[in-house]
Amino acid sequence: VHPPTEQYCVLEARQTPDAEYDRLFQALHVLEDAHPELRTADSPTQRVLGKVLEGFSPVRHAVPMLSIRTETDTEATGAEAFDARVRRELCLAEDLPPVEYAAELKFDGLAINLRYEVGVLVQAATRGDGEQGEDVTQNIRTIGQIPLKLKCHDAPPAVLEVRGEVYMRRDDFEALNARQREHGDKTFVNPRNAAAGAVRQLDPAIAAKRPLSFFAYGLGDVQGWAVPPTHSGLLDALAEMGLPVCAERTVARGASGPQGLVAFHQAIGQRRDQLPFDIDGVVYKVNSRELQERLGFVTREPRWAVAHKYPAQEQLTQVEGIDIQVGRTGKLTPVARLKPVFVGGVTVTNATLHNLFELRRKRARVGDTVIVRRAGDVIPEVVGVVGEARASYVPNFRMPSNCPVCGSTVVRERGEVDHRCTGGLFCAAQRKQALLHFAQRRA
Ligand code: 5U1
Repeated sequence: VHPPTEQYCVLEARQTPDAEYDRLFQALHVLEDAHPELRTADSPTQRVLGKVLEGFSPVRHAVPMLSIRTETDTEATGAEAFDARVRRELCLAEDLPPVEYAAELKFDGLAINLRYEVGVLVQAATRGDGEQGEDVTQNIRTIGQIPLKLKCHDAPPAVLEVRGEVYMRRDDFEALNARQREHGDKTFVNPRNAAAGAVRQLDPAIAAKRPLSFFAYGLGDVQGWAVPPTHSGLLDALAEMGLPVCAERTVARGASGPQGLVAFHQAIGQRRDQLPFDIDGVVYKVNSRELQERLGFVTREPRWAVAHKYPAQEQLTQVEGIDIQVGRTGKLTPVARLKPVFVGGVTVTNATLHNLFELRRKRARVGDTVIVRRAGDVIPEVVGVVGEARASYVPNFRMPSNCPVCGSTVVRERGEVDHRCTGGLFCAAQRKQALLHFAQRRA
């Protein structure tokens, strides 16, 4: 009667309807209450345990959690520079065959170390400074995708530390923020902050309500397990054990050498905004573990891996003013005039605040430091204010009662969020936008 937890939580296609999952979960609870001897440590009912903590205990990592060297170059140079470095370090002559690489996504979340002893999850820790992190086991146990017990054909490894990223899917993030708003609670500026806040939540019952996900991408301490000889093989093996591994990965092999990495960077870059979660780049790794060992590390970064980042989609800047734009239908949009900032590959000087309600919700005022987001071709937007309270009083923004362009009355219909200019084609702004609309290719 165990609910189909793995299918429900690990596979991207959630094939079990919520109501059916809840019914099975309830049935399991009833059964375990009647027969406590059947309650196992890895039962889905045992995910939210423990009490509110006063703080997190420190955890010394058995194997340091390294960081990764970052390249922000163009498509070709990032991969080619990495390949050239690897070949130089390995003293490979030009006529020797190309090195095989694994390429995967760089998730925008929080690095976590999961420690399994004899196949059972015993500890989860944050990266911290790489040597010492914090014990967040209680909260990590609430992530349905993370197996409490590994699936192993043979005897489970004595110790298996799995490293990966805890993140929040975009749809889960939107739903969480909608719920927070409904309850009048604070909303989160982006999925990464929401995920980080949930992992460091002292009350595991609250953490359990935050929809977190996880992808495995590496190992820490290992005892009593024959590690597969390639990184891609390792990820396959972790997936077989029931750990979530992202399917968006490839192995660049054969004569094309680093060209395969360039193609991966390009292809993922084009689909970045359609992925169900945020990424900030892709990661290239030498696929052979033997070569990885020969390459070793420099200053806490392995020589066998590199993160090739995309232009950041979020940046900090300052609000220099709030202007009103009048659109084709007369809609008045408050637009933040910003100190110019390079974000999403372009210099942004304006960002939409959508409407008065969004502006109030985000509490953006002139002089504030804000996070600006520009993803793909989407209009740049202010996602939230950061930092301390304002040094001096700044009045709340008010919508004008007359159109700033034509002076006509501004109205807001009952139940609408938008303010509108009533000038119609008398309004020069509406006339201009109407003409542009009329003359566009698709019109
Ligand atoms: N996908 C992936 N992300 N990521 C982050 N792999 C990966 N590996 C990392 C990091 C910091 O570090 C190892 C190369 C040590």
